Amino acid sequence: MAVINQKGLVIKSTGKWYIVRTNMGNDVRCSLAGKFRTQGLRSTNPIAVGDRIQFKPGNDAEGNGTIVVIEERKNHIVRKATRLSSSSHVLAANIDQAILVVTPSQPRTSTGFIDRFLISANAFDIPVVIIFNKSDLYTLDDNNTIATLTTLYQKIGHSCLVTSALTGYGINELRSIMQDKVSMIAGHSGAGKSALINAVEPGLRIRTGDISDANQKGRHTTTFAEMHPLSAGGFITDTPGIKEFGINSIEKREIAGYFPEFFALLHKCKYFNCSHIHEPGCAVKSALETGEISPSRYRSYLSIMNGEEFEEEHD
Ligand SMILES: Nc1nc2c(ncn2[C@@H]2O[C@H](COP(=O)(O)OP(=O)(O)OP(=O)(O)O)[C@@H](O)[C@H]2O)c(=O)[nH]1
Ligand SMILES: [Mg+2]
Ligand SMILES: [Zn+2]
Repeated sequence: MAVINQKGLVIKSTGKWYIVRTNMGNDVRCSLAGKFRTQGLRSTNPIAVGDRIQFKPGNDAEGNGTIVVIEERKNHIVRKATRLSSSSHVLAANIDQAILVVTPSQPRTSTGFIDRFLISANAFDIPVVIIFNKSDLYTLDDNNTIATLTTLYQKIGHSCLVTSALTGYGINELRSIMQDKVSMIAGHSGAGKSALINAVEPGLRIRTGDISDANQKGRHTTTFAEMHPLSAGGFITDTPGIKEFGINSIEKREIAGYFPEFFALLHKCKYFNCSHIHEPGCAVKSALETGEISPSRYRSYLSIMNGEEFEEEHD
């Protein structure tokens, strides 16, 4: 008798094994059918958390299954596999929104990092909510920086929220942002991604790590992406901390299109294909001079256009 494929959702992936939640609500450990390995193309992982798949239930003692079909993705988000590699690693698939966790210190998150993340999400049509976490540690300077960034990013369409996983500040709002949606949470190691998920959903008890005294960075406590169901409805995917975002799959001439405030001015530039770098009569550069466009956004743009590798200057 032929074995019938079962459908499921990949909720955890270790690279070798996938934990698949079936439509019946039970979890099955699956490996990948051999033919998938060659289809990786430029991605180091053919299947990611959030993928809808079909598997053949196994008949070995453990009942491990084999993934045989991956269903078409609505979207996905990638990071660069390694610093010098041109291949990418899919962080999560089929997501409704990304939640970017930013901290002004311990560890520091720069606007360069934020902007690279936004472009990559924008390119895949994924809305991004920006969370400024660790508010209990903010100095007056930090408060000013966060206020400026909130104005800047709200203006270009991102909801912004200040939270503290430690004191619970902003957590009710974060819970309603996540309700009934499939969200993935991203940010540097130590920014408090797992701690925030625990604050929203205390029953989960995800492991969190401390910040190193020496360089104020996290210690990569979360090592694999994992999707957790929320009791209010929806899922949140916790991901390992990332240092940098590869946006190498995006063509240079497309980059400005992913800066919405630049794109909105393009029709006022003298040249229809203005790169906003050296052309006369550039509306973006004029807006930069009047302060309508933020210097930090323009700096991020130039850095990306120059093909600069990005890494946070932590230490
Ligand atoms: N003071 C303070 N500490 C926090 C807050 N949120 C998280 N932390 C602490 O920051 C440290 C790192 O938190 P994690 O949740 O492990 O960070 P993460 O972003 O999941 O890090 P990785 O899993 O390594 O990517 C832990 O010691 C947390 O207790 C906060 O709002 N305020
Ligand atoms: Mg974590
Ligand atoms: Zn221009």
